[in-house]
Amino acid sequence: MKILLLALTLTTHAMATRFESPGAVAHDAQLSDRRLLTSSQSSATIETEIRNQLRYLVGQTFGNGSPALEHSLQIQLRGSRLLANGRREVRYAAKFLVAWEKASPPTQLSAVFPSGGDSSSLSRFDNAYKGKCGDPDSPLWYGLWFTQSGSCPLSSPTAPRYAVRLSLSLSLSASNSQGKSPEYEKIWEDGKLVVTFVAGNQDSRRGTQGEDLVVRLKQFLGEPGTYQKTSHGAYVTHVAEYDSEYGKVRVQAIDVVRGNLQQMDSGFRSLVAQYSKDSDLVSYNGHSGLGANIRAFTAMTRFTPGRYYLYWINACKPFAHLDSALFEGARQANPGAAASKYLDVMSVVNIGDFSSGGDVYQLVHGLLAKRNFHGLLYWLTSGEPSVLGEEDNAYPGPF
Ligand SMILES: [Ca+2]
Ligand SMILES: [Ca+2]
Repeated sequence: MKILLLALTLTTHAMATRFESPGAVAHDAQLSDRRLLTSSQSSATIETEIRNQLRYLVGQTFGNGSPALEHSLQIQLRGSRLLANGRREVRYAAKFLVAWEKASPPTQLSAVFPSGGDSSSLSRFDNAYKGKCGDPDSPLWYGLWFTQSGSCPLSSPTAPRYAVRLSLSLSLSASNSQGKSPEYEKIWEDGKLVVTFVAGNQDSRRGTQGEDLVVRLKQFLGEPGTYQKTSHGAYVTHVAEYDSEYGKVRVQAIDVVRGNLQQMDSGFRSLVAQYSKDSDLVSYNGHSGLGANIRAFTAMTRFTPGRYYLYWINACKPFAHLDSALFEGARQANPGAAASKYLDVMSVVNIGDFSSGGDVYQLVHGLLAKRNFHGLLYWLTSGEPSVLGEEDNAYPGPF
């Protein structure tokens, strides 16, 4: 058989960021010397297929941890050979970050995946096991958390049809860090704290979170000097400025009242772009939409060169869904600097409670008190809130 050697390829969009969480620990998950059957010769397509396959880990870690496949996956393609059936067997190694609750850190994960990552392999697997191994209302990759149940053929120790069982080795990641703070010197260099808050889905919350935030903040900041509420049909904006004893605070909140982020018009996208690029803290609360809502949100954000940003995403497993758009945005705004220099991203490892919006109120409190990340994250939500990118933070030293 013909041997085709592919050039050693490392994914370029993988982000090397560190991690801190009061309730979770980062692990490096490794797959060494694996094989993938594919019809493609494109390294980009092969990487996508490997990611598609590994994404089935999301459902199998449900409630305990999350793999960061969308932003930390690094793949080494080590060669391939053409098979008699015209397909290709690709050899690869993979590494990615898995955040896991501190109480039960694993050293190995045994999980079941479709035998390939192309659309026909995924369809065959889904058609064979949909309804038997997960919530019938969720995609199988997201809802595959019943593999330990006897009624699910995938619970068999040997891999059944169209499936492969892989053992991932997990080791404590060198990327864990602690004791860091947001870059408060940068946040306050303009004399004010600017907060953008997008409340994403009407059906995910009690009340209007943006409006509630403005009202709650009066309790310790006093009456806002200015406050404007504007209805735009599918969304309502609340912009308030407080001149308090703690400093100036500007809140730019958007309550989506119909649909979700992917369905918003260009006016909404422009508003998020404008609000986010002038902010210190940018937050999203709402459904993940199996990642689609998170990606829609991160794609709308914009960065000002030299400005430091703190992001907070509270949803179902946003750590698993977080793509590289924010990190890319920070890098493009600041050529030559690591993404983490001007950006720290906080998100929930497991399932956040985003129904009340009380987390953003707590964040404003914490930022005014200049709490460190442990102190900030501790008060936000259940589901193991975490931060990426804080390892290089200088505060209380100069930026
Ligand atoms: Ca500021
Ligand atoms: Ca940083």
